[in-house]
Amino acid sequence: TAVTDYQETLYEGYGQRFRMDKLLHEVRTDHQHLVIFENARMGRVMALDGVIQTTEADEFIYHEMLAHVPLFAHGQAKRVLIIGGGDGGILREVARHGEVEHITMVEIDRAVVDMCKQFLPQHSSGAFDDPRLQLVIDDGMRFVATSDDKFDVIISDSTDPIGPGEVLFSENFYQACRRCLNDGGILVTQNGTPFMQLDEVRTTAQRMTGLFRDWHFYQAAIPTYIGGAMTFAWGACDPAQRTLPLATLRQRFVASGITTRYYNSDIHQGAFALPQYVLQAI
Ligand code: AG3
Repeated sequence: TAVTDYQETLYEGYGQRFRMDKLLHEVRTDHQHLVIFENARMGRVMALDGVIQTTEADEFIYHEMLAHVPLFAHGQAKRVLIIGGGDGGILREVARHGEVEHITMVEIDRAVVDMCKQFLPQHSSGAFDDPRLQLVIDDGMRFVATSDDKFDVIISDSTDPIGPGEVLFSENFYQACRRCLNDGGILVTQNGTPFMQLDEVRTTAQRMTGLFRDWHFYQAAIPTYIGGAMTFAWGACDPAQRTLPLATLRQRFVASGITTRYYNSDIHQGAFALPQYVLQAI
């Protein structure tokens, strides 16, 4: 059979293309179009509604940065909420933290969890069986709007603000998350690549002002989220959590015994440095 290409449709006039060495699964779920395929260079690749979500080759950068930065900044998170993240990559990294006692993960699309367990098993690496996990199949917006539970860290691992992910960028969502945070709690969210999606940074900044005493963004470059570094939004009550001394971050990282491939304390601190064009937009 002929080898075909997978062409991402995220941006008009600019994009990335993968050789689809093997199509592993393609389905229209109740919520979105899901495809998982094999690419010799990037490993297994998962896309939703035409947008690359994760690849085996570079997922560690995204998942380590979205999980370890808030968890080490907090230092003693016991209860963690993951919104989205159906592939299990964030869950895997959160589960590495011994101080975490309870993880709630709210994913809207059961098919994403099922298919990623089957075709991207390294993403979760068994973390779906962690006894600390409560997996909820529901709309993340609905969950935070109605939940009485409180969390120390909330991680929004969403798709882009098109389709099912759109509501996870709304002011109502950020506000509901803040209501679900304990004192000293931190919210982090996937916030797009500002070179290509500057409006996302702009609108998130506007929505976070007034909701969080301290808000900012941090960034990391993930090759298959094309167009430069990706930003992660940061909302917290305590401004000191964002400017912790390097020695404190190092001490927490070493004490955790966690081994990483991207994250370290210098990267953590440096990630909050933003280019001028991003600072001017927020
Ligand atoms: N979540 C982030 C996908 C972002 C893609 N968007 C983009 N390139 N602008 C992926 C889920 C990983 N667990």
